[in-house]
Amino acid sequence: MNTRIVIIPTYNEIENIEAMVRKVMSLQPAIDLLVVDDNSPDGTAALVKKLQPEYGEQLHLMERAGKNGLGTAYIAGFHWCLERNYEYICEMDCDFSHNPDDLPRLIANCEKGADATIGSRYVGGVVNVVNWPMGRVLLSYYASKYVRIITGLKASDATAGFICYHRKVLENVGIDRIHFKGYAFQIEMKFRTFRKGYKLEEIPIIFTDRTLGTSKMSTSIIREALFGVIELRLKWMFGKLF
Ligand SMILES: Nc1nc2c(ncn2[C@@H]2O[C@H](COP(=O)(O)OP(=O)(O)O)[C@@H](O)[C@H]2O)c(=O)[nH]1
Ligand SMILES: [Mg+2]
Repeated sequence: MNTRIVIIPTYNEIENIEAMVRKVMSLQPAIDLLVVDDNSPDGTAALVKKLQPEYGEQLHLMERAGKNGLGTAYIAGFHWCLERNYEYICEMDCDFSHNPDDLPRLIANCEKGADATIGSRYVGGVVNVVNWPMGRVLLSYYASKYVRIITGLKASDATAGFICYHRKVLENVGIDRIHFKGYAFQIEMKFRTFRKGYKLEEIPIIFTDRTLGTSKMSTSIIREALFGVIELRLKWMFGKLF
């Protein structure tokens, strides 16, 4: 059985899903894939089902009743992976913003000893983002600064959604206590990993804005992150995080 897997949450990714499945399935050494689809009206799940006979036990699909946020999709996916003894469990978006060819690098860095490895857009203060509107670059870059100042998290890319966790982290940081749905979920996962004393490392990646489909980013996701970070700080200060 493979010990390496990537979880891809999907909501209306019909333009990207087939190319993404074929790309991940082509990676060597092999990495399994779990797609967590929230009943996408565009038929994303049906296309995954059509591809499954071709990839057998390497391609998995979890279908959820309705749109319930990227955060809860990952927590459901983490439990599915932990029940099946996967050791290296990765997160990646479906829109090729993250380059699947970087997946083996994230996993290799964990195999070398990191407990979690972030594919970071801002290692060493360099901005490795292509084609993203300046507004989104500034929002994302300063969001990470804001997180570092408020929480003390040592990560240049606090909202990164491209990351590999060793299973022991997911077993021990209290994933079921996370109630955030968007970027705040990504921040809280790293904050819990860091505060639990795990070795959280970053490697540089290049992030390219999606070319197909539409972003699910919204003002409520930004608001959740803005106030969520303060909530995290208070939970930590009053010993309520774990
Ligand atoms: N299952 C699930 N996936 C989601 C949801 N919202 C976003 N996603 C997926 O999460 C990934 C990142 O979303 P995206 O819209 O690209 O966010 P952006 O890169 O911040 O603009 C993509 O693969 C989306 O399809 C959701 O509510 N449920
Ligand atoms: Mg995206």
